Amino acid sequence: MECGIIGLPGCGKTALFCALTGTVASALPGGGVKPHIGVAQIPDPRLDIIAKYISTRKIVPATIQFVDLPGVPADAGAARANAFLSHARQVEAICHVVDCFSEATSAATVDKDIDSLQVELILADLQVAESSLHKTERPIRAGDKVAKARAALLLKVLEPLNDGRPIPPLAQWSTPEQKMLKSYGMITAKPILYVANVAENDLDGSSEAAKAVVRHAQSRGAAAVVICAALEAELAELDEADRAEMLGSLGLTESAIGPLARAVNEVLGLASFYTASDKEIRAWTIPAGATAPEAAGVIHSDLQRGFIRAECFAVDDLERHHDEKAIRAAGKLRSEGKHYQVQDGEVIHFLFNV
Ligand SMILES: Nc1nc2c(ncn2[C@@H]2O[C@H](COP(=O)(O)OP(=O)(O)OP(=O)(O)O)[C@@H](O)[C@H]2O)c(=O)[nH]1
Ligand SMILES: [Mg+2]
Repeated sequence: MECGIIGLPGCGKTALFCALTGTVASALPGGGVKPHIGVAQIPDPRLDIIAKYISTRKIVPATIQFVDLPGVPADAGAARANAFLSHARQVEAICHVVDCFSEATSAATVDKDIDSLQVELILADLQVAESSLHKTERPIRAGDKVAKARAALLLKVLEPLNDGRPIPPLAQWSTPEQKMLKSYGMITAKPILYVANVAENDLDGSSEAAKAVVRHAQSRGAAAVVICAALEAELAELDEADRAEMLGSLGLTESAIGPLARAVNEVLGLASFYTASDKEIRAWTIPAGATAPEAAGVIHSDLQRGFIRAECFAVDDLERHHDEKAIRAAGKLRSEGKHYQVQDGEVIHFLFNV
């Protein structure tokens, strides 16, 4: 799973990337055209709850890969714009960062900033759709059914694009359509999360600019989070004790990275389950609705191949009953078979035989 960070030049993409991945900004080559790629650990309060009741040697959080895509200045050449677009086509989800921290930002500048980037992406999708449609003509004349299905989809996609609107989100298309949209790398169909990058004195996002970002997201049926990327990047460089102290002095209990990472997971349609033993407690990421054998396969293909059953309980039940024996006694330890759909927030022990 890869999430691309996009936004106008100087909106704070690299600051956000550093905050997410714990990279020190000065270690990155700045202003370049090459994307930065890094892995963010998803802070997860459920891991702490599990560790409270099951003693272990190691805690392993789930991760998301982020790509910091360099902004394209208005006067940049076509080569740079194309390089940006080809990267944006490859990611699975998009974080669109909007500058709400500069002195001059207002609801009006936010609308203009979001629109200007969105127009670029719509034009890019429009171009792909038109040229791809053109390429289906000859095979359709030869009776190619796949080409016909592709053309039908492309015509549907061209409707909003020609109107200057993004493609409806992937979730609204049929499974074969989703596959085709992904294969074309349609950017505006990708799940999107808006990030209002606010100033240090607007951490709760009460400025007009931040509110405008949230409004825009809602109008597209998308999610938005408020974050001060520069502050989070500073926090990410501190050790745990110093971080807690700095958060405290700001009147905060948690870094905004946790909520942001969890929002990305949700936008991607992902859920988490956990494995817990005295060796390690670990968070795993699965598509929401995955079956027990599919979840087992995320850990190891052998577990999926030789799946017998899954013993599961909810993290909430662990918090209520404190140990597995009490959970079992309360009838909350379930034994599930191969058709079981794993629920978000379960601790699972897989029984298998290969
Ligand atoms: N005050 C404040 N400054 C910020 C914040 N986020 C970024 N900045 C500053 O804005 C400038 C640009 O930030 P970057 O993270 O480099 O922006 P970028 O989007 O990566 O820029 P390009 O890669 O050139 O497109 C830097 O000087 C940051 O310190 C923020 O939340 N608050
Ligand atoms: Mg940058």
